[in-house]
Amino acid sequence: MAAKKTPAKSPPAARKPAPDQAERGHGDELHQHAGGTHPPLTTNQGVPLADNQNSLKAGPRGPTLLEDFILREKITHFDHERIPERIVHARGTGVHGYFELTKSLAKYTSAALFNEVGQRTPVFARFSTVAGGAGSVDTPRDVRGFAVKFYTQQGNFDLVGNNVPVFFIQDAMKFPDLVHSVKMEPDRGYPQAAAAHDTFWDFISLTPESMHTIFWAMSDRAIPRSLRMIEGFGVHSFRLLDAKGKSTFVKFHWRPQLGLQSTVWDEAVKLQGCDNDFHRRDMFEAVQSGNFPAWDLAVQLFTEEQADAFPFDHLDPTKLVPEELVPLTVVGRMVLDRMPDNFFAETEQVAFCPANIVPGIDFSNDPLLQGRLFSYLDTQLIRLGGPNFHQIPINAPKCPFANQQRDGHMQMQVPKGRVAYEPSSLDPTSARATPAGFRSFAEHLANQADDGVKGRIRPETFADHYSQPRLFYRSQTKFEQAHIAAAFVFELSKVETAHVRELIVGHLRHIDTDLAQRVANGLGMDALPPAPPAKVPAIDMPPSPALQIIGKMKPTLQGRAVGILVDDGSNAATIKALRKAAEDAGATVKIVAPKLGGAMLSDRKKLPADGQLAGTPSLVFDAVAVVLSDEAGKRLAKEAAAVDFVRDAFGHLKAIAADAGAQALLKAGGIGKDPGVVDAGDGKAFVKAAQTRQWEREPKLRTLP
Ligand code: HDE
Repeated sequence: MAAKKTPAKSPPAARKPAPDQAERGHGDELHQHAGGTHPPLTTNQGVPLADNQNSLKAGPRGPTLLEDFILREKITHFDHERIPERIVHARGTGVHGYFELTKSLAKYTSAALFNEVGQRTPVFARFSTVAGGAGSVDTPRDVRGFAVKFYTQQGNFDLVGNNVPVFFIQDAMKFPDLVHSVKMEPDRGYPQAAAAHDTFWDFISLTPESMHTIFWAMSDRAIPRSLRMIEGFGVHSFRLLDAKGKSTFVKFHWRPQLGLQSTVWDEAVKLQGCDNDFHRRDMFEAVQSGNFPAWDLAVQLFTEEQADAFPFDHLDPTKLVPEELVPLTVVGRMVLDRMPDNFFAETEQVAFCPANIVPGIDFSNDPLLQGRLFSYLDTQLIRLGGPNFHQIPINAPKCPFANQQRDGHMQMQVPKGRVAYEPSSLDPTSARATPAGFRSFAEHLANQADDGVKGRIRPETFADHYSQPRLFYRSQTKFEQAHIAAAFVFELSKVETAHVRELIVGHLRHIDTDLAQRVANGLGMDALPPAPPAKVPAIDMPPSPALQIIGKMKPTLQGRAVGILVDDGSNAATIKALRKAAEDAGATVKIVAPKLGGAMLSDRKKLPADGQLAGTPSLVFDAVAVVLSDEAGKRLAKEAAAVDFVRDAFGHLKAIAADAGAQALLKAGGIGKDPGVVDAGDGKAFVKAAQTRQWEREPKLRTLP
């Protein structure tokens, strides 16, 4: 057998030595900002990386190798970057700052943060919408969360409030139902961040206790102009305890130093399209530019005996204590002066909890608050992944903290020694309870007739659901009443089920028949639907102007924004004078032009624009000026974005300053004579008109129910 000829082994190809990592093609990436002192890029284990652009492959066009621990670590981390979003209040904006005490409450509380005038306590505040997901818009009609974490010397005190002083339900048992009803409907997955749908109003129509908060939600408080211009409320009654354990009830209020300010509904709707992040951006820009938002902290203090004489039960979170009954005392101010360095690490991971309380403060028996004391800790465990979330920097107390709790997921501390229990005698440095520690109010529970009875009981004193919405509605200005009526009509017009709409109007009859009629007319109902049975009929309480927005708006341009629309040929002197007048009055001024590069003004100098016309509608300003040459005015009169600019400003009741050249544009926008439309040459008149909204204009513009 002929021996098979084995093919002659070809001599090993003269293999090129593998190119050094640094010589391989890394891709086309550019680092534009060369220079600086860049620390070495490493893995999470601290291993320095030579290449952060290419995965490890078997040959340039070959498969990727499982061995690539650098790729795996990077992708695995990325895959886990999201944590479950908050079931409510998912979309929020956080800011650091401080609280400064201006009036001591030492007489009422041993809480250190309220004792020494001048003392500053670091805070982190988070403002949020309630219903929408983390990526939803900033300006839906919704209650706003107003949560403040005080890092006191005695531990963290969280005042987790809202921008309305009451809540939809009286008992924690109903919270999941309320939230399920307002969130997107589970079969269809919409609407996002909106209450205007059947399930929400169905729940509300069957839950008369929600009526009071519904009125707040239908008011313009639920469409704020800026998070810097909302009020905040602790909602529940809390207790202040002095060193001897004597208790005084307290309600907490935040009052914005810029005054309350809201948008009008059409503006809020259009803002959703124009700037998803309107409130977040507004806060960021204000804080970054040194215009730090500030709030007064005020308290209402009252005794048990006073509370017993109120014509409502203050433990019912659907009730407010009118300021006329118990006046507010300002005790300090909060200034927010630093944006988080990292949104996720701080704003997303901050874990508020109403149970975070300090010695000298205690809870009341409000059944909603009692339920919240359980819920928040529980939610953080799932959201942040384990029991050590208090060690995350944004959540950690800024005072020393120590106990015998150990281990668990993501333990960051390395406790020393053998003692992890109490009582113990082995470690002279182990943490022990102290007489200065937290003590609950020694409440006598047997002071009411039905105390001692165990049961799922709603107190009789919680039965009046209509007096306070009546108080709220009747305390409003006529403009605000019209907005509330319009909001009911809008929301209910989105409700497809007739009996739900009818039941809501039925409830309104208990509150104010005129309003019920207005809403019924607005919905095109032929007759007023019947009112459901009421356990307790509404009583009339003296009106409380403090519940208005308009009455509390400050005529000011402080913290507000003015936009000046210009184009080639615009009068340079007029623009300069207007800008100065607005800035002197505290406004931020932005130039808007058809092109971002700006406009060549009458003085042959180019004025760069801050915003391009199509992307910077008048929605984002509190007042606008239009300064145009005759030619530009005629040209822009045919430009939809320019016409919308003036038409929307007018429709949203804003002041407009216009020069002769702008008249053609105003005409195209259908804008006639109006007290809020002033000559661009008169900066003083503009500032005066711009300090408020032109409420009287509205009835001429749209049919309000
Ligand atoms: Fe909340 N609420 N809530 N809530 N709430 C949460 O906690 C809950 C209530 C409020 O910026 C959750 O961390 C129950 C009233 C704010 O991070 C959750 C009940 C008020 C924030 C929760 C209420 C609030 C939350 C969701 C009825 C005003 C955002 C994620 C018993 C006084 C805080 C989280 C932030 C957040 C439960 C009612 C305000 C699930 C069970 C009343 C401002 O724990």
